[in-house]
Amino acid sequence: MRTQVAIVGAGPAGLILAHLLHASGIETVVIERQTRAYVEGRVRAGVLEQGTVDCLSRLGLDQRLREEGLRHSGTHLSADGDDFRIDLEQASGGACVTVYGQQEVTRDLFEAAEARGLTILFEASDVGLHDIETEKPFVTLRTPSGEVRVDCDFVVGCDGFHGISRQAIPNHVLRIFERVYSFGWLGILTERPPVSEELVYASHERGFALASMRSITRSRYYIQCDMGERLEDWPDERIWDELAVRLGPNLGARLQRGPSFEKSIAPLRSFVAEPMRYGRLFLAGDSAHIVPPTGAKGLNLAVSDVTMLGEALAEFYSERSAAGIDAYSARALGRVWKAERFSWWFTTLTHRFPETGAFERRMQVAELSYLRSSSRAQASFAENYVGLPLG
Ligand code: RFL
Ligand code: PHB
Repeated sequence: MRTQVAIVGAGPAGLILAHLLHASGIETVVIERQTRAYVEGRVRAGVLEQGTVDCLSRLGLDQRLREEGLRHSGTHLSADGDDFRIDLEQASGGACVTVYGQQEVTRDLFEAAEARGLTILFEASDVGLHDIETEKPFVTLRTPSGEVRVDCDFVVGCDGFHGISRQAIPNHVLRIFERVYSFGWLGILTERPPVSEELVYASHERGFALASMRSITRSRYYIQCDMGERLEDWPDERIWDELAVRLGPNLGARLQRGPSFEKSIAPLRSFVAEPMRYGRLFLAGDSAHIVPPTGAKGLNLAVSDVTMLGEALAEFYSERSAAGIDAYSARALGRVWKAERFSWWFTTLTHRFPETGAFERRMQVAELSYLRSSSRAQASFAENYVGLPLG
């Protein structure tokens, strides 16, 4: 088959790019390794920046988001059980965030893709990228109904951190910047109302905890754990007890405990691959960069990448100008590095690092105290948390 842009991966980056290009009259074929049910079932991010909401709204993909998304004008930080609120809306000059799960975003994207007749090839294996240095690249793959070759003008690698696209860039071209943390996040979902109306990021000497939510009846909690730990080490009661300690006496007493129906451990990593383009191949989203989830930036960065790439490809087809696609990598990386910095800083501020001692803990507590008392520090936090401009 032939298309204009072949997109590898039907996560948020790939699906939103397909919708963006469709809106500009550009044909795409999306190639996904998993089934639709598998992709829709993955529990991941929960917080959307205003820019992400605006992007979905411009694409006409925000009907359920407007009805069910929870608009949060503030967030809470807690230091050893003592919590304070940052008024994001006031400190950022008017912006808010929206709590709406990645699972819901993905469902909306798939439903609209079907209604708009976008082509998605599921259960693709042996995906191979060919001739990406030329103007006639193509992708080969195997689906349950046979082998397929997709000829195209461009290939976009939206296939996440473990995908194949990044590996198609020669080693002498690709530079990797990476920091792997020695701890992870143990996350649970439970059908109980959240402990607080807004999110609480808790820094405790026993480790980090986060109280989040998916709706007013469904909570999402995380606690920092060692990567060597197994899920069997964490029966629900142990998680609730640990959350109660780390969130502090006030919130701890209000925790509504219930059975968890999703429990998983995610590693934490900061990672950037440069450049985000090689020949006719572009990278977008997790295939090019990973942030620790502390700033809730992963999904939002995927959206800003594809917004920039969508503009560049639309310019290429409508004006026959390569200026946008030539500038894409540098433009996207400018924003990526700022989100990397914020996520790394917020992680460093709130987590217990086994290799550090009492002095570093006092530094964290002092910085949290500064954040609590300084409107300027809060403005900087809020500006980053609600999402920096595209640039
Ligand atoms: P995705 O969502 O990983 O989608 C990539 C898609 O590519 C497919 N794929 C392939 N398809 C064809 N051929 C291949 N060879 C392929 N290899 C892979 C995959 O099946 C998948 O469908 O990347 P994308 O679109 O860039 O979106 C990025 C976001 O999903 C990601 O940044 C966030 O979910 C990160 N993240 C979190 N972000 C937050 O902001 N808050 C969170 O709480 C949060 N939790 C998480 C997360 C990521 C996790 N991962 C990647 C394991 C928890 C986890 C467990
Ligand atoms: C979530 O609800 O999954 C969530 C919220 C905020 C974060 C990370 C994850 O920073």
